[in-house]
Amino acid sequence: MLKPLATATRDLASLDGLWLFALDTKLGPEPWRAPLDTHLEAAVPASYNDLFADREIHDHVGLVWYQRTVRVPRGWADQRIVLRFDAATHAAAVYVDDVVVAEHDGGYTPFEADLTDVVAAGTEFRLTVAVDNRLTNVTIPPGKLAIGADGKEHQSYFHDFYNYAGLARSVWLYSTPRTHLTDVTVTTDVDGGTGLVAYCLTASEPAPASVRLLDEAGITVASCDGHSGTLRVDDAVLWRPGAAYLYRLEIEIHDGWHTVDKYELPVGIRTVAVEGDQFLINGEPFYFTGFGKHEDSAVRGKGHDNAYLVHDFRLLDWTGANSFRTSHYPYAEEVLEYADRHGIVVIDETAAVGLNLAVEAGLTGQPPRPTFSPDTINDRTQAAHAQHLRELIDRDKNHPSVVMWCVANEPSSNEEGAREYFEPLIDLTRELDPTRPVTMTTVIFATCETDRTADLVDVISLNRYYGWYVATGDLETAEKLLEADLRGWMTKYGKPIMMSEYGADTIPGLHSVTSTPWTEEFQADFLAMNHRVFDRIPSFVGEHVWNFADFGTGPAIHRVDGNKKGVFTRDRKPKAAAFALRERWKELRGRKPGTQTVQEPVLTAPIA
Ligand code: GCB
Repeated sequence: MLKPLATATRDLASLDGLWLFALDTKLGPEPWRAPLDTHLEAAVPASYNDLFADREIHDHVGLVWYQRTVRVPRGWADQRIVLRFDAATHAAAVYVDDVVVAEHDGGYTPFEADLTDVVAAGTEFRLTVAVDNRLTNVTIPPGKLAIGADGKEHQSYFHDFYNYAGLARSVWLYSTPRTHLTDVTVTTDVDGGTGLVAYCLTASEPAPASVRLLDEAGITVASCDGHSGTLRVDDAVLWRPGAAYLYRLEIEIHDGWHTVDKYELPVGIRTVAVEGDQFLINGEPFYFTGFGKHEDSAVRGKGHDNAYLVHDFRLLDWTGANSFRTSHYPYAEEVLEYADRHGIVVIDETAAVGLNLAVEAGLTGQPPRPTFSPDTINDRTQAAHAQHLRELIDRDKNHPSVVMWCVANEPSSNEEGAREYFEPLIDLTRELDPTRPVTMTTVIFATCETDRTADLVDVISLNRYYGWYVATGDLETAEKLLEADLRGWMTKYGKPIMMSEYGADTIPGLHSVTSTPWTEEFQADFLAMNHRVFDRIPSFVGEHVWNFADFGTGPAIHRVDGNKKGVFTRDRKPKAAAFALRERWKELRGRKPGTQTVQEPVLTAPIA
């Protein structure tokens, strides 16, 4: 799906700002038919949960309503008019005046409504959105609803981060010409010194098309006519981790002699491959250093915020990180665009977190339920998961920063039914994008002996907490257990292995000379123990600490004011471990490929 852009033929209007807001329980039937009866206003983009200092809103389960008026710009009379939501978490229905114009399931990918026949240029309309935060056994991520003793619906889920909801990303109204580009797919390859940029366009009509590729100085380096083709770039400057270089693909759709639509896309020429037990970018071994992150900050919840975007990337740079994983859902497109421009490598994950009812049993003390069964994770969940994959790849396929798809986080891959559930989804991922490797993070209960899916993926990504959840505080035992675990996977599969999560909860300001769990010293020692082991495993290709920053969680007795495994606090202050990591990743430079200092790129590429 194309990101909306203002170009010579397209206009873009932001609908961000303050919208009327109300809980469903406070409104009468069919609230979209009139101005919302409320005095509340919600910021868009932001999760609504923490905005109002109101427990009822914070804990609300079900629909909430957003509303605003929108004036269609006068000049859009003969244009196609489109309404676009970058995300609505987790499901939405959209009304223009009295008419439903869009419905969407899935909280982290964009959706649109074509309003051309519904609104008129220069007029105003009432835009109302119902957003549903409920998670069930057939949603991604899954959850469980139950009626509590208070007679109300209660939500539980099988992941620890808080179920923030609402309109956490931007909303747009944009115009395109009636005859317009509908999609573009770009894949790149390298042949000696020549960069190959294969493109494929789709348009609303079979109109002629042409493309040209410009370098960062604005010089045309290749051009081509037609809806598909391969551009050859002599002496191509490659997109490299830490040294981004972006060409610009300019696309034109023609009608007779006239150019009717223009669109442009940044293109990074690079290759990604897994060979033997190595992860290769541009044919060179790459070692991931970085974090699992969250889109999370105080007040905004999961609301996208450009100030946090810039600051977080500067902190990645400060620590010497070269990469991160979009745990546990697709992040805002602005994040990937920034990573493209700044040479940060991304593992892009779906929202499939918590397909694991053994974790539910561990969290609640209830007897375990089978994860894969008609009453739990079933065919309908799998169909929703497939749709999440389609929408993720459709949105993010052209980002050079994205080097691998992560199909799920910590599913119960050791349980019966896991292979039947995942094999078709991994096949689908490869079919949708044959150019990028595929992974899935593996929960500690799935050992190299019991896991049923590891042969299906390219990189074995392990989430391991030896010294924290296992052998708590005993780093000597933890070191032995971890090494045995990693060697088992290495011997059995001969594939690249990375640690996609390892971390220890840490209260900033808590200290101990005896390195006790929860102290800053222990977190640094815990990471150092892991690093000693990683350095002894030849097929090890990366380390992503859990987590970049502390983050908000749901109510649970093992979380005090959120998950504290951040190397930075929730407001991005460093704990002692941040300095230790910085030393580690500095020391790795020169020793591990791809860990060179992140270079400050010269930004000549357009910032959309
Ligand atoms: C995990 C999960 C992550 C949790 C983390 C923890 O394995 O993947 O979402 O936050 O453990 O801190 O327990």
